[in-house]
Amino acid sequence: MTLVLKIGGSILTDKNRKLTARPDEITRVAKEIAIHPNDVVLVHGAGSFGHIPAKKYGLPHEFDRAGLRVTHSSVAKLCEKVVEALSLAGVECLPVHPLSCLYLRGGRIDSFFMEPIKEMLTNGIMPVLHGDVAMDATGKAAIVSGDQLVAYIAKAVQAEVVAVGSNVDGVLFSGKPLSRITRKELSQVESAIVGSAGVDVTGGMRGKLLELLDLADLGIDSMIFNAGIEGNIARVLLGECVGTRIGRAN
Ligand code: IP8
Repeated sequence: MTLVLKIGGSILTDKNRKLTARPDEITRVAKEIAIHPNDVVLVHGAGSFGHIPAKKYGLPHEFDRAGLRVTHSSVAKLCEKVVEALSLAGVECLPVHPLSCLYLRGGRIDSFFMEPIKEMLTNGIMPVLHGDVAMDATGKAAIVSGDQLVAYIAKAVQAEVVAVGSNVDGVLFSGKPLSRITRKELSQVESAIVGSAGVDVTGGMRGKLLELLDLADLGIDSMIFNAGIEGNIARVLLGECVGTRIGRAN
């Protein structure tokens, strides 16, 4: 049974301040993951380490070589902090940088060399991926969000649990989290969906929902939950449904 967990950049960093990590939160998240680390693929958002440099260099709309280098090395630094916190919490893990193992076409993943990830899982190592810049067959380069990675990986490994943690209680409608949403309800709630706070170049809550609805179309349910509330990460890793369930319309 494989679990794909995403922890949003809004939890791990201050999204409004460049290169500002939240070390206490990174440690807390790592400790919660350490309660149930088996068969988990971890993806984390880029937060201020990715969205601020990406915006500064006009990514993904501009092709800027220095911007790609600066943005990648910045998100890789955040990944290093996450890997370090996980290993301190007793989790064996390795960073996997999307820039080096996948190729986009029009901003969407076209090919992804997944074998190392599968080999890590087989051998008790947690792969740790993150939103990143990536080369693109049609647009030279673009950004691959953690949410797109989650959907792609969940499909590739036929994940049993797919949980996307952000800093809100799920998909909020009139201020309250919906317990379940399918593509059928999307048009009714779409205009009321609040985007993520802070600088975000990959679509915030709306982008997240669209990725997960595509996944639901393939028969894989997921959830969007509040990873900022202590205990929630451990709960989702133990199979509990927390927040909003994203499912397939009947
Ligand atoms: O925070 C964005 O990933 P996300 C990646 O998962 C960059 O949307 C480089 C901005």
